[in-house]
Amino acid sequence: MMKKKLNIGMIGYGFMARTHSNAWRRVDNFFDLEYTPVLKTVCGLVKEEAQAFADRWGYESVETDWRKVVEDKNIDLIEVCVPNNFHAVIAIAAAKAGKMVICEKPLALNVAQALEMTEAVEAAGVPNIASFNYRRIPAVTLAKNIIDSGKLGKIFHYRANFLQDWTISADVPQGGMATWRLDAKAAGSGVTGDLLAHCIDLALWQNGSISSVNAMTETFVKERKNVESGKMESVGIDDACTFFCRFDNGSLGNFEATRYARGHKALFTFEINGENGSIAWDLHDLQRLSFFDHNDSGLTRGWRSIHVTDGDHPYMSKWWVPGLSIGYEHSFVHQAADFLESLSTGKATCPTFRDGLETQKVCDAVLDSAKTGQWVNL
Ligand code: SOE
Repeated sequence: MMKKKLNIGMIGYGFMARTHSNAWRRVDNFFDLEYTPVLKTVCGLVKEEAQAFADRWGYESVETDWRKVVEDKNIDLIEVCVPNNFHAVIAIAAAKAGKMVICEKPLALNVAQALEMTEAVEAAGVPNIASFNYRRIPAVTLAKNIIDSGKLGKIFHYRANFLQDWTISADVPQGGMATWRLDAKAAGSGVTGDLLAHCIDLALWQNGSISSVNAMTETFVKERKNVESGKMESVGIDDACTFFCRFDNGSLGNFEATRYARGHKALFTFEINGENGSIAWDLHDLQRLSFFDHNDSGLTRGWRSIHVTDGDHPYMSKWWVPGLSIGYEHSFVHQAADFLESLSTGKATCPTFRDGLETQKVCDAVLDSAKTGQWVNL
C-alpha cells in the first residue's frame, strides 16, 4: 500500500528534538499506519549544528529561521521543541499557516499564552498535541485503564513526586542552550512548569479536575551566572515546589517536585489510593505497576508488581515478545503512532492543547498560591 506522507518541520535540535526525531524514525518499523512521517526540515539557530542534527537523524534540509519552515508549503506538521518562551509564537504562527502542531511541555509560559495557543489551533482546525510523553509509558496507560475500570472504587488520595538533584551546585549557570531551564525568562518557572506539569497532566487525566491548591516554593540558590551576559544574576525560578490540592471527585492531592533531592535523578512517582485498591508507579522502574486489590481473597491479598510487558498490555503487542522490556523513548514512539493513527480516524490525540491549557491553569494557580500563601480556587 502506498502510504500517505506527513512532512515534518522540527523546530529545535536539543534533547526533545532527539526524542521526537527518534520516534518518527522508529514508528513505521513497529506500527501499521496509513501515514508515514517524512523528516523534511530541522531548524535551529546555528547552521552547522542544525546540519549535524540533520545528518544524524536523516532530515532532508536545514533552516535557521523558523518562520520559513512554518511558511513552507511542503511542511504539514510543526514540532515545537525549543525553550518555553518560544512555544507560543511558533505554535500560533504554525496554526495560522494551517500546520498541525506538536508542542513540547509545558505548553506555555502562562495561562494567557496557553489560551491563545489553544484558540489558534482550534480556530485553524489543525490536529495538535501538548507533548506530555509519560501518559504513553505502557504501565502508566495501564494504570489509567485500571482506574477507568472502576477497580479502585472511590478515590481518596493522589500523590505524586518528581525528584532530581542536578542544580544543587551554585556553579550551575542559568540561560544558554544547556541551562535555559534555570532562566525564568526562557522557562517561565522552575520545577513547577518543568516537572510538576508532568505530574499534573497525569493527575488530571487519571483522577479528574483539581478545584483548589495550596503551595509553597523555594529558590535555594538565589544568584547564578547567566551564560549569555556572563554576569551573576538573581534566579527567578522555583527550585522546589510542594502543593496540596482538592480534586472535584473529593480526593486529596499531595505533590512535590525539586531539583535538590540528592541522589535522585528523575524519580517520578505517583500513588493513588481508592476504597478497593491502590496503584503505584515509579519512573526508575518504568515497566512495573504496583497494584493492590482489596477484593483479592485474604489468602493471597497483597501488593502485586505487574511486569507490564505482556502482549495484552497497552502498546506491548507492537514490540518484542512477552516479558521483554521497553523504555523511556518508546513513550514518544507511542505518541507518534497515536498521532498518525488520529489522522486516519479523525479522533484527536490527547493531551491536546486544550488539555495542556488545563495543566497550565493548575501550574499558574500553584505559583500564585506560593506567592500569596493562600489557597487558590480553579
Ligand atoms: C528536566 O531535567 C527534564 O528533562 C524535563 O524537562 C523533562 O520534561 C522530564 O521528563 C525529565 O527532566
